[in-house]
Amino acid sequence: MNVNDIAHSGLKQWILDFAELATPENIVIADGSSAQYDELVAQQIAGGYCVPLNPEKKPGCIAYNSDPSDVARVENRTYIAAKTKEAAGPTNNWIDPDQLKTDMTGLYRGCMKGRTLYAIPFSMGPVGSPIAKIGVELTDSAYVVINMMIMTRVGSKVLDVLGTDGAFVPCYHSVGKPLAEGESDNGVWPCAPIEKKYISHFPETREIWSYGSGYGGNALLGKKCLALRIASVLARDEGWLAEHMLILKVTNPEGKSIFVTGAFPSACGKTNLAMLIPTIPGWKVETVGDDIAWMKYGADGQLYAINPEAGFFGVAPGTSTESNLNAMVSASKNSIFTNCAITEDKDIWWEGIGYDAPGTLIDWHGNEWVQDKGNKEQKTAAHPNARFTAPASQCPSIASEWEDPKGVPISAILFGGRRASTVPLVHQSSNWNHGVFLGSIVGSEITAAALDLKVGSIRRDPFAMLPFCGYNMGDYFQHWINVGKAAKDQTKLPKIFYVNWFRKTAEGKWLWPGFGENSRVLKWVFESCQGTAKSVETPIGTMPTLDAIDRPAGVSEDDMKQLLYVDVKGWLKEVDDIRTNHYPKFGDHLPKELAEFLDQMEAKLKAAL
Ligand code: GTP
Ligand code: SPV
Ligand code: MN
Repeated sequence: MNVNDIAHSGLKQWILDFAELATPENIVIADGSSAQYDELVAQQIAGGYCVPLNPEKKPGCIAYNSDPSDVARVENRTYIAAKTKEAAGPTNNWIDPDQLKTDMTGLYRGCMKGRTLYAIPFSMGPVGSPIAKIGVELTDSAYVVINMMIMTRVGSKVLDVLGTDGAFVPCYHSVGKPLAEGESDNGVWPCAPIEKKYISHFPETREIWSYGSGYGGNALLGKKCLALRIASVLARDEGWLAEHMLILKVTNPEGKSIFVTGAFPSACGKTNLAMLIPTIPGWKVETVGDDIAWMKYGADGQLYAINPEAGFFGVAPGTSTESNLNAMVSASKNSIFTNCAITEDKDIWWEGIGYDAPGTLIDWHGNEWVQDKGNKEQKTAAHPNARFTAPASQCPSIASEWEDPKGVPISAILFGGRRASTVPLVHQSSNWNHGVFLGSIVGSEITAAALDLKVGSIRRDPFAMLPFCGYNMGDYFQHWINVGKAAKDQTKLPKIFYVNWFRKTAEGKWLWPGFGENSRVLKWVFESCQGTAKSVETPIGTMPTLDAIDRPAGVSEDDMKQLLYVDVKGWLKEVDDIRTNHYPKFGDHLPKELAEFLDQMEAKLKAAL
């Protein structure tokens, strides 16, 4: 398909205008066909950008190593360029939009020299569904095209829905490395230095301008940029929710099912929970989505969620047949691996894959690497934020409802993070607004999913949306309160819980085995939704009684007491930190309800001292 074949004159002109600025060698329209996918993969292999994996062990799979500087999202180069700094709020980087557009237009001028401009029409959500949003990404990265083909719905069928004048979110992307006459990348991952990287969002005009990075959340613009940052603004204006959440279906032994969403910060267990294999007999968990949920009220007054994505961009390290069989099977064919290690027989390997590295590997830097010896620098073979890109349709636990355009009715919402102490295994909010309070105070140890942060230190990551909220986060809290108020029937609102799989002993060992054993907590959540759970009121919320959750092997009664105990002194420290460091950031954008819940919790904790 040629650019002149595009029936939508506005879209065609927009592509030609950007081509005039970026001066690519040629223009290719991503039609979404498997023939085009195969052709791009063949070109990438021929160019030395990626290697094909063993067709017996990993059919249809390829592996990339990125530039060592381009391995994760770059939060300090991510901008919400709203008209005012206040509209972007205290948690987002801000540059005046006119200034930013001037600067970035300068960067885009000639940026695709020697490269191909790919135009990718994509749909977030099933094509043609009334809740789907269409974007078009212009990029000079073939890696982006093939990843978008797995992660979203791409191509001619999207152009058909757009027709001659349909609305789309315009997304510019360039790796930021123009080629001189006759120059080639020589198979090296192209990107720009950190100070030239920009991941920019213009919320009022709903535009995305990305420059200088080829990696995941920086470059696959349908994902964090459109489906979260821009969609959160649309959701605010239209009365729905765009969230960093997994969606799962849980079925009890009697065959009754509920749907649950869960917001945990990056690399804190969404993919794993969404694909969990229960350890408790008779229970079943199925997957609807692993990273993003859009939630809207249905005509029946119930909140319904859809997964706008079509694939998984999952954390590789720690994923094994033991910890997450469904993810391993999802990524066993037709998948793309980024920054994993490669074995002599061209299979994939990473830390925590469940077996020792066989023979001499090629690590994610392209160097030889041997188990327990490492190499000169003793670094890990895979990058801690190495990822697999796999089609959701290949997931053995995918729920039959996963592409239902009306979504699935949500009974429970979980918030959580990585906390070695203080936060118990699970507690429940007393009502919707109290649940908003719990979401607003989520704290978590920082992971390798973002480049410029200190891994391991704790930061507040409200609703797991700190890096993804496209407007003032104080107003976002208010929006959550407003959505609750808008419920036609308050009893149909999802119940809200706060979970923590990451408690550690004084010796630094996991107190809770996690993964499949988290089904025990899902069972308690399920029972709480039915009104049959054994529970007790505490100063922080409703909690399971000590015998409400069956103990997994290896968890003693003492461990369970630790997991389900309200650490009053620890929580009072939390209150102090929220009051002095967290809430004041939001000034008068902080809903008064949240400050009141904080006061109430403090009073209850003091009374319990
Ligand atoms: P993003 O894709 O970055 O948004 O991450 P995610 O929330 O989907 O995280 P994911 O499920 O990929 O988990 C990231 C890491 O947490 C992996 O290394 C997992 O092994 C680990 N993890 C997940 N669930 C558990 C758990 O229940 N217990 C423990 N100890 N680790 C877990
Ligand atoms: C995250 O960091 O939350 C991810 C990976 O899901 S990325 O798409 O790179 O943002
Ligand atoms: Mn994520």
